Order: sequence, then structure tokens, then C-alpha cells
Amino acid sequence: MASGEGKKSGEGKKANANAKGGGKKKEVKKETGLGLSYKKEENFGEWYSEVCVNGEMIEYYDISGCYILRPWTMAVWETMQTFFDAEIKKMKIKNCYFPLFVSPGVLQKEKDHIEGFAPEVAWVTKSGQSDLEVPIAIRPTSETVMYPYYSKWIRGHRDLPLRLNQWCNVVRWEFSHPTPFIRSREFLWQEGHTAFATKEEADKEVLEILELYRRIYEEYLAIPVIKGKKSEMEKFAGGFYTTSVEAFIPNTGRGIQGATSHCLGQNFAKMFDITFENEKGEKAMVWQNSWAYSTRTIGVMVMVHGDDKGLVMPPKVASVQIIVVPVPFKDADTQAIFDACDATVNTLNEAGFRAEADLRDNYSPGWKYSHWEMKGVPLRIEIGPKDLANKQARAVRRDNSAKIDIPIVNLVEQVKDMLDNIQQNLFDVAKQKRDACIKTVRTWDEFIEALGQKKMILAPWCDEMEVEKDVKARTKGETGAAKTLCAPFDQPDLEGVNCFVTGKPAKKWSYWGRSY
Ligand code: 87F
Repeated sequence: MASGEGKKSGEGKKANANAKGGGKKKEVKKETGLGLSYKKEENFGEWYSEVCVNGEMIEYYDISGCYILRPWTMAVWETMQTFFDAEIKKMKIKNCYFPLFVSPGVLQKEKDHIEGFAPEVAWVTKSGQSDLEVPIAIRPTSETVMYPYYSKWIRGHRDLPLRLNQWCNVVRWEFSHPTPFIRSREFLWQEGHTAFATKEEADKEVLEILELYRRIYEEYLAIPVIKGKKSEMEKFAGGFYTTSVEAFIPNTGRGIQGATSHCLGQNFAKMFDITFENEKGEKAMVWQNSWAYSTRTIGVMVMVHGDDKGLVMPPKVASVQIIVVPVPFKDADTQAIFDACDATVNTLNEAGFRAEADLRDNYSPGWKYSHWEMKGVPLRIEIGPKDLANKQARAVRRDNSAKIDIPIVNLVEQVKDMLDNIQQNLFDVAKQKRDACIKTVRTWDEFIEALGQKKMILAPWCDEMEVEKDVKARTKGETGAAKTLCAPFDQPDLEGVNCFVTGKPAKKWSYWGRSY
């Protein structure tokens, strides 16, 4: 691992211990001591890395900023993918796949907005020992890959709208602070790229997609987000305007951009000559959008819900929703208990739940409890001799440790209620914590005080870029500068309200804070 890449202490340690030599086993693996060595409140950064690894979502890799996504992660990704893919198909958006490689000529076409991003572009320069005649870039995003073909495929108004999406990986060679899911050099995402005849159609789609992103966070990941518009400084430089969903991590006091839906206007149509003959027979430029969400979503989920026992998975995305653990006693009929576990799993699976039994005989029930708690399984069902005799099972919730005895005859019904309740409770608790971190301010002094208290700050602003630059400069410190997160669509009253920096009449309320 190259030095000076700003890696986190945890990253270095784990990469060296586990990854060098291609995944050799750690020397000793004790059966006990399943717990985490860091606490969420005390050392959030180390806690996060440890939860990702011990929860079996991530394995560190011997290239800094690259991570192995284990099945426990991919199941979450696939659930969100299934939802989103079905929704965009209803909108008549079609899937496609464009190549990973970008020729330098095409990449340059976009140079105005690429300029700032150029240091992050990774290049292939050799095959075997020989230098390539022309180095080839690896896509950091696919505008330059796709739009030359949009130009070719779009001729007349009947070719519109053109609405394509691709599920793929992208590479951005980040240099600061690699963090699993949140900032990695390769990540998975979907990128949608659409072209319309009119601005109205493009505007409408931007919001429809943003609503799907809100639903991914709120309905699937149980994370509250704020929908809004990015400032001129924070928008995608190549675009016309950018909307986003913004989440917040209370422990670090940082906002995190959850997903973006951009209206590109006609900027790329100009650059790539994407024109069509309209109904009047005139040549016109298309209106375009692009939008994406990535595996970052999963990192936000870990950060928001995880606790000192490990991951906490919302039932809707959990790979295993219910883990059934046999609790045999010395003289009990072990076989009958195991059979009851199997029967319970079958009943639950037939009812459409994702349930598994942990029947391994080389681990104690206590060890299994800790193991599945670490992995964040929403509900544990324990079956022992007493339960068997009473025709019941004991259910234990991961989110609040509540235990209740369920009569077997009511199993399906009660498990459904409990999972729904867990999903809702995770959202409610996350929202309560997030809301407790929101502070509305009117003046610079209040702003600085709130920033010191790790708040997400709602402040009236004159909407001038110079002012945002000034705020950034004046708040620059070890933990990073404050910037705008978004101007929420849901705007408080502006009447007679002045900018918290300049005292001029405010043009909008905006969220400010430190961010990822
Ligand atoms: C890094 C290197 C090169 C972000 C980059 O948000 C280029 C870029 O264009 C780059 N990092 N971006 C902006 C991506 C904009 C846009 N692309 C399609 C999206 C949604 C999906």
C-alpha cells in the first residue's frame, strides 16, 4: 500500500492483517470474544470499519480503497436493485450496457467539467509489457461514453424520448480517506441517462426519479432523507440543476448526499451534437437528465442503524430476516427441537419470509446469538424444550432486544407484525435522532455555535456563490469546512428573513453542515 494516501488507521491495519498474500487466515480465531472492540459513541471511524468486516459485509482488499462486497452486502444491493429496476421499467426506461473503457478523445470533449475531476480518472497504459499506443481511461461515469451514440441514434422527434439506464461499476481514484461503501475507488451504481424533446418532460422525470431515491432510503433502508436542490457551487458542473436526497449521520455530525438526479439542460446536447428534427421540421437540441444511486446507500444504512453489538438490518433489505436457533438442554430431546426449528423455517419461508435455522452443533446458542446480532438479523427465534412443550417459540428483536413468546399457531401473523414494527421503529428512531440534530439559525453566531455542536443547520441565505465560498473558507478546520447540503423543497416562510451571513434579504432556506 502506498504511503501518503491518507488511509485511515483501521484500513491499514486490516488490509495488512487480512489481505496481503490474498486472504490468508488470521493466526488464531477464538471461538469467544465475538464482540466489537470499538464503541459507536467513542470511536465512530474504527467502529464502522469493524462492523462492516465483522458483520461480514466487507472484506478489506490489498489495494487501498477497494473492498470485497460479500454476499451479506450483495443481498441488500439486489433487493434495492429489484425495486428500482421494476419502477424504472414502469416508466419505460430500458436497461443497456456500455463499455468500461473510454477513449481519451471522447473524454476530452467534456473537458470543461472534467477538469476538476481529471485527477480521479484511472488509465490503462499497458498490455503485458508493452505500452498501449493510446492510453485508455476507465469510466468514472458514462456521459462521454454514451452521448456520442445518443447523437447517432436520435434523428427525429419520433426517436424521443430516449431513456436508458445501466447497472455497472465505475472507478474514481480517490485520494482522501477511503471508507467502505462511502468512499471507495470502485463502486456499483445505476446510472440513468435520458433525452427528451422538451424541458417540461425532463423536469418531470428528475422529480420522479428523486422520489424513487427517497423511497429506497425511507421505505427500504429506514433512513429519513431531505429532498432538495443543490446550490450552484455544489451542483454537477456539467448540468443545469441538481436535485438530491440528503441523509445525516448524527454521530459525526455530517450530512451525506444519498443520491442525485440532475437536469443537464442542453449543455451536453451542444457538446455532443444531440439534435433532432422537431414536428415543425426544425432542428432542435434535446433536453437531458442523468441520475444515480450507488452502494454508498449501504454504508449510510450501517452508519445510521448499527450499534455496539454490530449491524442492524432493516427487515425489508435483510438477507436473512429471521434466524431460528435451537436451544437444546442436557436431557432434552434434541432431535425434536431441531425438527421444530426446521418446521418453523419452512412455515416462515412458505409465508414469504427469508428465514434460516442455525443448526450447527459446534457452536453454543449464546455464540449464535452474538453472531447473528453482529450480522444484524432483525428477528431471532429460539426454540428450547419448554417452548416445544408449550407449543410456542421465543422471539427476540434485534432493534430493541424485546422478547415475546409466540404461540406456534400465530407464528406467521405475529412474525409479520414484528417485522413491520421493526422496520417502522428503525425509521422512527433514526428520524428522531436526525431531527434532534437539526438546528434552525438566523445569524452567523448561531450558525457557528450549531456547527460546533455537530448540527445540520437550516439557515436563510442570499444564495450568492461568493457567500458560500466565504462560509467554506471561514469554517475550514481539521474536520472539514461547512457547505450547503441542499435547499429543501419544503421551504419555511421567507417573508422578512435575512441572510445569516450578509444580512441581505434571504432568497431561500438552505441546509448547511459538514459532509462526507
Ligand atoms: C470523477 C471523474 C470524472 C463525478 C467524476 O451524478 C468525472 C466525474 O463527471 C464526473 N465524478 N462526476 C459527476 C457525475 C455526474 C452524473 N453522472 C451520471 C451523476 C449521475 C450519473
